[in-house]
This record gives sequence, C-alpha cells and structure tokens, in this order.
Amino acid sequence: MKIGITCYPTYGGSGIVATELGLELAIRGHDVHFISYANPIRLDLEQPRVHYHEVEVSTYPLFQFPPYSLALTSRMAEVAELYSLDLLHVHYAIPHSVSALLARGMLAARRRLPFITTLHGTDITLVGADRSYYPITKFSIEQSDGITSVSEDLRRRTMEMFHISNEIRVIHNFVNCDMYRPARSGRPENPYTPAGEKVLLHISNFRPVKRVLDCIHILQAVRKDAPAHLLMVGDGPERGPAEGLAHELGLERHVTFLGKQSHIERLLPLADVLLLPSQLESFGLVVLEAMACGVPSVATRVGGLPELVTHGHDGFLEAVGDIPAQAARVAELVTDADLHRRMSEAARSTAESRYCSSLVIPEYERYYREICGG
Ligand code: GMT
Repeated sequence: MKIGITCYPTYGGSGIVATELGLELAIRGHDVHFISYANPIRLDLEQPRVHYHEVEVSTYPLFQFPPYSLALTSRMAEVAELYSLDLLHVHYAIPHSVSALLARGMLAARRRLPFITTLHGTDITLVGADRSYYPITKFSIEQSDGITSVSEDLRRRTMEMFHISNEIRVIHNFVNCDMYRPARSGRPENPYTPAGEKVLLHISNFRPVKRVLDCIHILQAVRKDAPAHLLMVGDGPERGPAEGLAHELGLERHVTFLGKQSHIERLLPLADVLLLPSQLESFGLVVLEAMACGVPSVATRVGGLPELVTHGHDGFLEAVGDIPAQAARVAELVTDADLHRRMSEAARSTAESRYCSSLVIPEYERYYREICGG
C-alpha cells in the first residue's frame, strides 16, 4: 500500500510510534510517505520505500499565528495525488486529523482518500478536553474513516469525553524486540554511574504530567536502603526544577541529567529499574521499551499502564504521588536479586509474547485493508 503518515516529529511517544510504524511498514514492502514540518527524530531515510515531505509554513505580517494546519493540508493533498496514496494515517488528533479531513474533502471529486486517526493520550486528555479545541477534536474524530487508540483505557476515556459512537479500534503500542533487548553478556559498561551503585532510570519529555520531581524524592528514599544513582534522560519544562531539587536535597552527585538521547535502546540495558511516576499515561511506551530490555518498572496505576504491567509479576504499580510506596518497590528490586531476576525475565517475556512489532504491525495492516475496503 501507499501510506501517508503525519505526526509530531519532535521528542514524544506519538512521534516515536508513528516513525517506527512507518519504518516497519516499509520493511514489509509498503511505500511510506511522512508529511510533517521536520524529519521525525528516529526516521532512517536510507531505508528504501521511506519518503519525507516537509511542510513549509510561510509567514506574512498579517499572520500573528502562521497557519500550519493549512500548509499541512495542502501538502497532504499534493502528496496524496502525486504519489497515489491509498490512505493517510495521522497521529495525534490536533491538528492532524483536521488537516486530513480537509485534504480528503479537497480530493473527493477525483479520488478517495480515507484517513485514520490514532489517538495517543494528551491529544484527548489534555488538549482535546480544553474548551478551545473540544468541538473540533470531536468533529475530526467523528469524521475519521478509522480511529485507533493505543489502549483500552484511552478508548474508554475518548468515548466518555466526546460521546462518540464510532468504533475505536485498540491497537497497543509495540516495540522492536530485536533492537530493544537485554544486554547479551551481563551488564554493559556504564560510563555514567559509579561502579557498584544500582541504576534508576527515568526517560520522558519532562512535562508536568510526568511528575519528574517524584523521581528525585524516590531516589532520596531509596538511598537510605541501597547505594543508587538516578539517570534522567530527556528535556522539557520540569528539567530545571528537577535539577534544582537534586541540589536542594544534596543529591546532585547521585543524579545525572543526560538531556535528549537518540539511542534509548543503548541506555535501557544499563538500568536496574525504570521510574515512571506520571500523573497519567495512556500507554507508557517507555515502560514497554524497558520491559523488552528486561528492565522492570516502578510506575503509577494510571491510564493504560495496568494493561501493560501486571503488578508484582513484571513490574510494580503504585498510586500517583505515593513516594514511600514507589520508593519501597524500587528498594525491593535493588536489594533482592532473585526478585529482580524473576521480574526482569517476566518483563521481557510480556514484551515478546504480546507487544513485538512482528505481532502488532499486522494489526495495523489488517485495519488499513478494512478501511480501504480491500
Ligand atoms: O507522554 C508524552 O508526553 C508524549 C505523548 C505524545 O503524545 O507524544 O505520549 C503519549 O503517547 C505515547 C505513545 O502512544 C504513550 O505511550 C504515552 O503514554 C502518551 N502520554 C500520555 O498519555 C501522557
């Protein structure tokens, strides 16, 4: 098939999922056309059958807000015609599904251009729920030819919040189990943390919803039981406050901020435990990536995380903001080698048996055929 994909190309789960989906589809013989304002972060343009079409947004003195959605619409329609696209697959509802809706309308007299909207989380729970975007989010979801959601929880929230009756297909996030895997021969050399210390890892875009300050408090509590070092990967508005808190608590030597990193699959196997203390996660892709590397997580019991993690079997889930409970779970994992080994194996096995790309990508392919009427 010939598939157009639009996503936010910046650092974020939805862009990563869209990019990796496109790459996997290309490997399976589809022609994939990314249409966005920048080259998606993990996109390998050397891969045959992967194309990238940049959306250029011109600005004029009259435009206080350059109309990106309109430039995107024009590019979508243009690429769809030039490359005979079978469908558009947009990730994150706002504004991508609105642009796809307009592009479909522009071409309607000449060709059918169905579009699928994949809901990722904050497009519904934060942005879509905002009064200024609610009506257009609801309309563009209802007008989509197909809708997928990355978890059952997000599907339910979307239906409740927008009162829509369209079918929403749940297709969970996936991971490349060959690329994300435990280190082959024991723990790889770790240049970031002192030898002999347990490694806690947090990866996110440091938005308030991630509650990154909780990671620093958890480290403080865990260090009462075991020598531990925290690696903080990513960047965003809460990085400064997190660095400040580490200093305030006298923990600056025990926390390393690595900023944005492109090879998460190389960092994950260095860790003993992944921390994700989020307020809300529609899925929690980084937890899955950690599981594939055999790293158990201590995360919060929110959103789609209970669909992914079986508490006490392949990770731990605790209440949002309950630092003592989360820290106690981390301490258990870093002080009990048997428990850690069991959970690490169970985590890898969950990823392999349910979430490998080889299992999930065919679900998208089937859905594409259904929507295209094939
Ligand atoms: O978590 C973020 O801040 C990024 C966000 C995004 O939209 O890019 O991630 C969302 O989509 C990911 C991929 O489907 C999910 O794994 C994340 O759980 C979800 N984030 C939230 O729901 C907060």
